[in-house]
Amino acid sequence: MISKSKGLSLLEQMVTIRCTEEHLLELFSKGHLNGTVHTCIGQEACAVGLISALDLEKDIVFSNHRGHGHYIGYSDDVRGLIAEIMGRSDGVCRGIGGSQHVQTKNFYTNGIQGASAPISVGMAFAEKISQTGAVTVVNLGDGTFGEGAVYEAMNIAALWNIPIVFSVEDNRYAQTTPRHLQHAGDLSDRGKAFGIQVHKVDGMRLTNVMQTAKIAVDAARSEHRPQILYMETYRFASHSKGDDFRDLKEIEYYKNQDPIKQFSDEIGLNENLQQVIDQARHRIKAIVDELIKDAL
Ligand SMILES: Cc1ncc(C[n+]2csc(CCOP(=O)(O)OP(=O)(O)O)c2C)c(N)n1
Ligand SMILES: [Mg+2]
Repeated sequence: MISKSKGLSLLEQMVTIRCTEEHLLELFSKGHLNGTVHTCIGQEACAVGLISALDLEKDIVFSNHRGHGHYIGYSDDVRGLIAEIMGRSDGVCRGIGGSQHVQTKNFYTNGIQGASAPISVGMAFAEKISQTGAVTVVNLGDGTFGEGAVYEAMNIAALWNIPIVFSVEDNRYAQTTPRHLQHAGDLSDRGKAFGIQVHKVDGMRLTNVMQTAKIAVDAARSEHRPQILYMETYRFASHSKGDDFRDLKEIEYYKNQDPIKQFSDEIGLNENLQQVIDQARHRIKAIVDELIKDAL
């Protein structure tokens, strides 16, 4: 059972991610950003639920092109992220990395689909032989799950008993290509051939993701075995900046499963939701206003 204060903190994290990304889309449309943006609006429960299962003192997170939610969940550094994507020298990577190449402490990202999988397995192997007890998590999309490097990484991780979680956010599309046009069979089954346990969960429900992510992370840590966390989710916004050919009825169907709304309903925080949203908007608007004023 989640306490009210814990529930509020989790809700704040999801709302902060959403508000930050809504601002990023607006900043992009006004030409204030450097490079591209991919938002995880609709997928916030995956980011917050996964991060909640980690020991942030030592565990490693390797995110991907859709990584703002993972980064904010890991660091709460909204200002550093926005400044980074504006290309400012006070961004988290001095404005050089941009949206897709953000690094702080044990948090990394890489915009090249699948490239992060072998790198993460190597990092997890280094932690294993150094006996730190750290778990490494690598975030992959459903489309990226079709990259050959991912299977080489899963093979070695299973063969060498490496404590890594392959965390898949299956949002049903890779850019504009629906899953069924690029993958044969059931994607969530693919780990089985390597003897990797798959933990499948409804990625629109934060409490479910938290529980399942914890089981997967704990198993990787205690059994020194790779795991797959497979979250079924949906992005509400376009792939990146307007490239969207999805059926409007389908988008509506998933918007009715909004993870923020579902979570506040589930743990009785409906009355607090608007206040949480207003506070997050106020906080992020102040950051954006200050950055834009300074930049202009
Ligand atoms: C090797 C490589 N090929 C192509 C791209 C361009 N690209 C960026 S995101 C993306 C789709 C990824 O789909 P998925 O893995 O499902 O993640 P999602 O965008 O849905 O979160 C593609 C093809 C890339 N970044 N790297
Ligand atoms: Mg996808």
